[in-house]
Amino acid sequence: MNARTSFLRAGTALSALALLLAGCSSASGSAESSESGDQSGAADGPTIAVSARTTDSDFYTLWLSGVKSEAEKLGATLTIYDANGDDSQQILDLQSARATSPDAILVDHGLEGITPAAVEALDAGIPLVSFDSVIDDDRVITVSQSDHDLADLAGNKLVDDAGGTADVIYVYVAGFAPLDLRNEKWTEIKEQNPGINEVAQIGVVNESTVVQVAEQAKASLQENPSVTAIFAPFDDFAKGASQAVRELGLEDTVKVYGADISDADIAVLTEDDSPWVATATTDPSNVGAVSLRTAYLAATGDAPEDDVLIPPALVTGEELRDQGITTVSELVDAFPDLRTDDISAVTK
Ligand code: SR1
Repeated sequence: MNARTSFLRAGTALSALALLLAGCSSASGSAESSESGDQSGAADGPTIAVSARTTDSDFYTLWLSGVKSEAEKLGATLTIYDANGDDSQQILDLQSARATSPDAILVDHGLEGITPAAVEALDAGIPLVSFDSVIDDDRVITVSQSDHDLADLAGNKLVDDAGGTADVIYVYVAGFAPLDLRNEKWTEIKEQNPGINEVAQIGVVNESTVVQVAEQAKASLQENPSVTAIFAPFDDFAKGASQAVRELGLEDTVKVYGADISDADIAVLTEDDSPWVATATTDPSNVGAVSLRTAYLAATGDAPEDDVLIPPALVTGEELRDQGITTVSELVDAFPDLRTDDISAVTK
């Protein structure tokens, strides 16, 4: 164990102890405790620990806001751990969460290395719900945005707009569950459409994803002047790719096909001549609400489905402009299927 790991482990153990002593009523270290709902609801409701890999991007913050508001509605008590993108910290967070014996744990965007810590929690009898995480254990209940469908919508929009022929830059980083699933579909789309020629693959996921993808995309576009489309199925990828296209003045020739939505994304998608022309998306806060309801059901002994899928929709910049949509809540009013109150519904 190196000095940093040892420091983090000691710090996290102290955090867990502090939370236990305080009856989960105070925040400490990377864990934020919140009692939700009214006093009686919170007292009677289940305790759910949420372990987020990061909250450092639009999707993750919207997802977490959906988790929190649904917990408040249902009267669940949350303890939220944010590993700030540090995968070792997320393992420690899961161990801390297990030590507090919550009624369920909800894991967000955990990478493969968290599996042993997740298995320890499951072995301790704590139900575990995974959103977009890589945990190899059949007892885990998974929630996802139907990532194959999501990549199918955006990828086939690219193929259709290109008339089946295009040189394409693909933005991808392996190891993230949703990106790996989207990659499976993209691979299939390329096989079915021999005119789609992936000339380069770029990508990075860190706290500077947009800026670094923009730099990579710019270099790749300069090396590959025949490119007419960028497949970037994560909003931070699509924003970086769009920035690169703009900086090179290629708006008329290169189109970006992305994923996800936020108010900031809508602003980019609706700009005049925006290179980002289409996004395949759910409503991220609705996905957070579904994730929380799934954890609630697991916590209260109502076995939810093993594999909870939230269907996405394809949204184009043109539709957003035509309908004057500037926020996610206006988008959800225009696309009511993005609200999925029936998925993992809780009947009390
Ligand atoms: C790095 S993974 C990013 C993706 O996670 C969520 O599934 C969002 O849809 C985002 O595209």
